[in-house]
Amino acid sequence: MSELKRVAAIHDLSGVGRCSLSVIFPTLSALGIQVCAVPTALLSTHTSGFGDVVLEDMTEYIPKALAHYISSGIDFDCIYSGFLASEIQVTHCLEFMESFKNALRVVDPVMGDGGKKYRTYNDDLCRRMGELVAAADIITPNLTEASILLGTEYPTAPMQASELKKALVKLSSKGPETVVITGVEMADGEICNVGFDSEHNAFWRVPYEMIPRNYPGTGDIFASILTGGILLGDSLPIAMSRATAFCEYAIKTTFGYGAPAREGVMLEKCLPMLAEKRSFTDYRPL
Ligand code: PXL
Repeated sequence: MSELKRVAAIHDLSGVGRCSLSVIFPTLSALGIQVCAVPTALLSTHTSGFGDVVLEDMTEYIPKALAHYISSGIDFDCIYSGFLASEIQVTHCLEFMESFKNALRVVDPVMGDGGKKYRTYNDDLCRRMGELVAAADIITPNLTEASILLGTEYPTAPMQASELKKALVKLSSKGPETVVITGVEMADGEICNVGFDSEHNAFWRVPYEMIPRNYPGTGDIFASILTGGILLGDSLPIAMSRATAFCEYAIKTTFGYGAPAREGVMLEKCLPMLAEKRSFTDYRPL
């Protein structure tokens, strides 16, 4: 009998807008991985484009849920964190990681996009996100989040491979063995997701076609599929390649239907691709 991998997903649940837990559940489930939700907040919608959001902070719930899992002997193969609603939730994520020492620690340091912080993120929460990153095995910032973590300006010009390698190594030197930065415009004209595996000193790039729309939640979908691939035994570049191919397909599908960007990608039309047995090799050294 093969056992399914089990992930504790410490993310928010947004009712409308297809991000965080509402995309993590279907994508990881389609890959054959069990998701156990640890909600950081309940929101009526995500915070990018729907006006006055209703937000219920779940900070007090998280340590109680953790205590229950410990006392029940429940174990996890992966602790995967994302959007946090308060600084103390960083401590709670660290407690989850401490409690399940064999679990893979994936931190998607959700803080902003397009050079701007999300409206619920302040400087203190961003600073504490740095502590969580230091405890992670794998991190998946976008370029905005990578800049916040490094304390550098958000790059407005396309980037050279050498600059990116420096940023990847610098982020890895904070603790995580594997760093993936999403949504990078390269000086050679390619748009890429780029990664660094410090164990093998290997740098990777996976190019994709740029669509002129910003769909919230695609970073969550990318990180979720990447995490799933690694848990299933994929190499870093194969996991990056699968996650990139799926995001590209979901974005193109949604763009083709002309669906409103703020509602995220039409995941429901695209999920079957994740169950397909096919190779994902659209990667090259960076
Ligand atoms: O996709 C990132 C994300 C997650 N959770 C919430 C958000 C966003 C981005 O806007 O608002 C609540």
